[in-house]
Amino acid sequence: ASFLGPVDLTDLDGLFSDREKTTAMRVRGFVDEVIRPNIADWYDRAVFPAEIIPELGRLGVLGMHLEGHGCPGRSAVEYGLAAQELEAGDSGLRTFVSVQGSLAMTAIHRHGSEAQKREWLPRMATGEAVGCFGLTEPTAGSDPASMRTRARQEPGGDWVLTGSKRWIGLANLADVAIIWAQTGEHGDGRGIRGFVVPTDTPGFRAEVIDQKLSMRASVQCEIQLDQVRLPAEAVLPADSAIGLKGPFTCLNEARYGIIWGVMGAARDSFEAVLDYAATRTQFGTPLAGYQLTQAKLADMAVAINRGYLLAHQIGRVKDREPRALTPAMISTGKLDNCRVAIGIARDAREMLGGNGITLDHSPLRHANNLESVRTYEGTDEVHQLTIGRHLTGLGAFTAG
Ligand code: TGC
Repeated sequence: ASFLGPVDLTDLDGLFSDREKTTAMRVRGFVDEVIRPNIADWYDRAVFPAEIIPELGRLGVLGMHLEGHGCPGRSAVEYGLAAQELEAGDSGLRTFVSVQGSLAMTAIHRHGSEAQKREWLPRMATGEAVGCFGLTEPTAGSDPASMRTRARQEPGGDWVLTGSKRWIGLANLADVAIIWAQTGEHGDGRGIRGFVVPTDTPGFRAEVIDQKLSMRASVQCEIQLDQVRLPAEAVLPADSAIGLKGPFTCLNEARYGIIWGVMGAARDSFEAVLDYAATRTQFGTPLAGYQLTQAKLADMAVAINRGYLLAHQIGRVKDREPRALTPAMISTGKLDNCRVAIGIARDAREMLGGNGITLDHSPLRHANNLESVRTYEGTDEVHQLTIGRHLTGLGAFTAG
């Protein structure tokens, strides 16, 4: 039997090594034991269970794809498989792991000084320290180059940060924030730099965004930066972090994890409705015995197989030759797998009928979460236009 269960129509199982499958099953065991029994309650009460963070550290999924400084150093495919198991539990859980590992830890690992790496990475890998990643602002979402947060360097070398960030995952729990700010006079993307900001620095404040209808078992915040004074060495020093390519190299990692993650939510939705259809009888026959049900199940399974094949292909390229992994390739996976996953979760809810609208069943929770996943780390339109630019050589992001 396939480790991916009944949805595996194309020997997906055969694409993965024993080590990769063992990693996936270990993460699944954690999700089954710790997440599934509690997720409906957390979602209902809109809480992120911070007590599981050290357990995620012990599971080895924090900064999983990074090597050195206490990080597990696993392959991109293993990381992807872990992401899809976590998101089969809930997108909020995978989001925590992405923000911590793909965004905050990657920023320090790739662009940080040796001292910054030593200070933060080992503790972030165990979950002892939590990180967040502040790029998006109230008026700068798809267009981060238009950010208003400013970093001014004083003659003595200190930096002073002023501005605000919005939709920042786990900022209220974070010990450290990677804040991207404009240092240049021109106010365009070229002057953007990243700063490692301990969240107990005076002037840093994170407020939880309430009343969300999506990602309820996760926390997103608005950050206020009011004259946050930092030493000269708080800046991420690498040349690779000067300009927008600094945050974008981190977003590539998070987008990569999403390509896999959303397939977990789709698979879980499919399994929920496959079980339901076998036992729910209407007009004297189990739903599974009706042609219309089987047509829907078949379409869902075919789409999920395609999504895993796409994730697997991109993951193998990333492991074999990371430089061959182009933004257009990542956009292809993020765009299509998110679209496919949300469609499957919605179809699964529909097949559950009225019973599908409560937290007794996962599909509507997944569909609501996927509204966020489809939007963050680049909307459909951002990814369509990234692919469009790759195909035509013409950037079409602005109307002018
Ligand atoms: P553009 O001129 O295209 O690029 C500027 C510089 O960046 C480089 N670059 C990339 N580098 C690596 N990977 C990529 N994917 C890259 N894309 C661009 C590019 O080569 C250039 O480098 P250089 O050396 O020439 O300076 O910049 P643009 O302003 O035209 O960008 C267009 C666009 C729309 C593609 C880009 O702005 C974009 O991707 N927008 C979407 C932003 C997004 O995904 N935001 C989500 C942020 S997530 C967040 O803040 C919260 S984290 C989640 C949580 O906390 O829960």
